[in-house]
Amino acid sequence: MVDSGTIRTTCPYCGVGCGVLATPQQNGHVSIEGDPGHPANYGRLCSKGNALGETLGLDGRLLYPEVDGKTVGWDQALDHVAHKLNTTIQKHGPDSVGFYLSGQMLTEDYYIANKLMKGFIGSANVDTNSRLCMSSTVAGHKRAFGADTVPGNYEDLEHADLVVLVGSNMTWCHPVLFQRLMAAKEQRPGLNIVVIDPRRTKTAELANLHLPIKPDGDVALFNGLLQRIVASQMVDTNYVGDHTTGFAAAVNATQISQKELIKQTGLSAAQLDEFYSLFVNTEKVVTCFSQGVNQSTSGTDKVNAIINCHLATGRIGRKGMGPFSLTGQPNAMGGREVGGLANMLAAHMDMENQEHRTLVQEFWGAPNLAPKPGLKAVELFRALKTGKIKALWIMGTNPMVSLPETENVAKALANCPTVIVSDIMADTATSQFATVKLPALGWGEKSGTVTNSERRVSRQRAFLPAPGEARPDWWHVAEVGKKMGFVDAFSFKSAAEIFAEHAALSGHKNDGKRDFDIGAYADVSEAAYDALSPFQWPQPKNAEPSITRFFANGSFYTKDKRANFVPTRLQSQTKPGRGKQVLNTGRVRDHWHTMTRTGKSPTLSGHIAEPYCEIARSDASRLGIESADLVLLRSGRTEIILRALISDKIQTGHVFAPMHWSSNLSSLTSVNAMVKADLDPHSGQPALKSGRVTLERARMAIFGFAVTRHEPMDLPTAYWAKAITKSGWRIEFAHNSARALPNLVKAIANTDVDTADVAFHAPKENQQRLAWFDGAHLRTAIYFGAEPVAVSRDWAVAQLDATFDDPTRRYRMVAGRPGKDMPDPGPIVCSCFSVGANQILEAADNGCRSVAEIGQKLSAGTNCGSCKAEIAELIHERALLAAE
Ligand SMILES: Nc1nc2c(c(=O)[nH]1)N[C@H]1C(S)=C(S)[C@@H](COP(=O)(O)OP(=O)(O)OC[C@H]3O[C@@H](n4cnc5c(=O)[nH]c(N)nc54)[C@H](O)[C@@H]3O)O[C@H]1N2
Ligand SMILES: Nc1nc2c(c(=O)[nH]1)N[C@H]1C(S)=C(S)[C@@H](COP(=O)(O)OP(=O)(O)OC[C@H]3O[C@@H](n4cnc5c(=O)[nH]c(N)nc54)[C@H](O)[C@@H]3O)O[C@H]1N2
Ligand code: SF4
Ligand SMILES: [Mo]
Repeated sequence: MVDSGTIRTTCPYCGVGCGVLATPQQNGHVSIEGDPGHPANYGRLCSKGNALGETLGLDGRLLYPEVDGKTVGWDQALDHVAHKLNTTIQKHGPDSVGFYLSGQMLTEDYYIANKLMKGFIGSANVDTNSRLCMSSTVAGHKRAFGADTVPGNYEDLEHADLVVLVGSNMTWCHPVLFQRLMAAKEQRPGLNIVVIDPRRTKTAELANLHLPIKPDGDVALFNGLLQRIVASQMVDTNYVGDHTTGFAAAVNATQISQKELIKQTGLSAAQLDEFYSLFVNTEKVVTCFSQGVNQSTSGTDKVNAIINCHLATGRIGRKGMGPFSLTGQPNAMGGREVGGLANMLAAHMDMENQEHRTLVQEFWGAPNLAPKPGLKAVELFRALKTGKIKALWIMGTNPMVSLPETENVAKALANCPTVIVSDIMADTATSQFATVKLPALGWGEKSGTVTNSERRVSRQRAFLPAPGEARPDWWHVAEVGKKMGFVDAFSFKSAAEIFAEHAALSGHKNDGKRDFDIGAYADVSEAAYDALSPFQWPQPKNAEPSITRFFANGSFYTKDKRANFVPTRLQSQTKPGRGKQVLNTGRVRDHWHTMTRTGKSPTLSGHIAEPYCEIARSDASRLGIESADLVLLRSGRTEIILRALISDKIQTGHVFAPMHWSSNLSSLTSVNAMVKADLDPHSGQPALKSGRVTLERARMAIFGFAVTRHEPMDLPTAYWAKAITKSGWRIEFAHNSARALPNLVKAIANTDVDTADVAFHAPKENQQRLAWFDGAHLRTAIYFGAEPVAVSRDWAVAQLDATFDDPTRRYRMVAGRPGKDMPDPGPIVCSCFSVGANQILEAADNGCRSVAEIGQKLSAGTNCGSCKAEIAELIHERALLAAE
């Protein structure tokens, strides 16, 4: 039982799909806890889940519909959209319009958008950001299994004796599942974890074996493994004989010499042997994979190379065994279920299968079923640029930041006469191009279902009132559908009605022929939908829920019911080119994608407060780049500036930069300006992890840091990045001329340099430190100089909450560091308890030798546990120092 007033819902971030208990408080805050009854997380949450309450404020929200920059009523906005779509279709045909959707939409939103486009408008130009995320997995699953089926469960990771993580930084990206894995490992230390990743990530730190593979060496690695399985006579001949086809051909096609293997993977013979022996000699193996696999020109082949090894050993669909795709977004799986991608129909049915087409057409009463697959994300934007697509509806995604070749995305959007954006935020990098903005309900306000990585469907429930005129995404689509003339097909009154139709379609004429079947919910009532407990599919009508895994006994969804071995050939890996570095991109622990939500949370913004570029020590010294310098990354004519983070965890010749930052919180930092849209030939997924850049130290005349109570807008400097803090903002900046200073001070402090209450000036070093106070409280402090300024950032941020009743204390502000009475916590490591690195190091100096001991002393790492790897690293570094 949960308290009355507490609502059971599901976290809106990653594909782990944790259950959340949300309790709105009298003071308007919402308290958030993990749901102990949810089978994905059993009460755990990670740092992002824990901080959900901080992201619910209405600041920056889009609350009213807008057409051509003017606020209008819903009727007018919907009429406008329906009219634009209809006239565009009349003039230029159905393929002149497109929808670009998101794995963060609820299943009901997704179902109805797909229905409108594919069934009624008559085009399949409906694609989604899942194209950037999971489409190689979808293509790989379909090639091998005949359907996009995830065979296993989370539990399998706990039952396995070997978990292989390929291209997955699970500690940061699927934290709660990683915690389940680590808890299992604590109980059974024999459980081995292998991480395959070019970088030594936090996940790699906690693994038994890390293979720092060459970018895109994965196909070679798993082809080599298949050879080894054969050579060691570990092929499950019964399984292969009874349930698969193409084994011999695949084995033949995947031949690779040891020399080539070493060259392609960049790994030593000993490293290869260690991994291969582990895999071959351990029966219970789960191989998890994520974006290091999918986001590549060989993404689909990587998926199949992995699946081949599991099929060959018959290690699939049994407890503790199987290939396991870690889905990224909260409802990427739901999107796949409704057929959200341009080459899928609905309910896991195929565009090109006549039987499926007839079935869907009849079920929908569709006048105009799309005759052929539509354009995939990158192609869709190319068609926008060439003018083939004349109206685009973007919902729940921010392509100006997340698609590659940002410059072309901008040109494409600017070239499109009608750009409709449904979003929760008023100003995103994408919505600046919108001709129509439609306000959507956000997490906590909207209601529907999501499916997580293990096929578990859970409810997101509303616990907040709808703000302003915001309406659910499904309602936006249904109303437009009706106004376009499709009244009967889109007259839904609730999310429950849509879910019931979706469930009915999945069960319609299914009889076990298709994997996705939730026919049991075809007649779900409003009350039953409200009370729906998390369930795993399949759940056919009139059948006991029994199957929780697929394929242990074959029964694949191919014509002959056998799985296909797919010959995966090596692609020639292109060298970066003279003077160029490989640009690897990905995620940080506490931010979510383009930061429109996590950027609102002071707690989450404290972990990594600035965009950065990780550079190998060798490259940094070759290029004369020092720690805290700014670096210029260049690709063609485009440049971005990022903070240098010099590290031993990245290979020479590579750099890594997070994907999160964009124009809302920083200057020229969007990494996708550097990434070319090279696509996987099977899935159309872009290779987002292999940009090519040149690198040099950015020469700046001034560097600075500031804390201030009010959000500064329009900073007049070449480089800036701002992050919200508990009581204000922190800003990093730099510029190529000191002449910008007066304007900069005005932009940050809202006043002139000479009005500062305390000031320190060292003309020789070109250093100035200024502070302004309102009574006993700090209003603004600005530090700048000719070099990156050595100010204790987290201490300065904390001073916005300090009381300066003694005037002498005010001078500490310009000193830029704390006195002995005000210890400096250092950069935040544990977001839940705000514990900084300096506190952890001090505790390590005072005898704490393990993560558990630090936890006992400081509580750090004892709540969500997302920071355990970082704590372990700090203790480790301290121990090494002590030993020197
Ligand atoms: N904190 C946080 N968590 C998230 C998200 C978020 O924004 N923030 N987003 C969610 C979403 S939508 C997704 S898709 C997932 C992504 O989850 P992950 O895929 O785990 O995360 P990434 O950081 O994108 O990439 C994973 C790793 O792939 C490695 N890699 C790069 N190239 C190669 C290669 O050629 N081979 C191999 N083997 N590895 C390579 C990178 O070094 C990186 O460490 O995270 C989800 N969870
Ligand atoms: N270089 C590089 N690029 C990448 C990646 C990478 O690893 N490297 N990863 C790729 C991957 S895997 C992914 S999944 C994408 C993610 O990229 P995006 O999908 O572009 O990122 P988000 O910030 O999640 O965008 C969600 C948008 O929807 C809005 N929103 C939030 N809730 C709602 C709602 O309920 N309704 C509506 N209508 N809108 C809402 C948010 O304000 C935001 O504008 O990025 C991809 N791009
Ligand atoms: S692991 Fe974290 S981000 Fe992912 S669903 Fe759970 S709480 Fe949310
Ligand atoms: Mo994703």
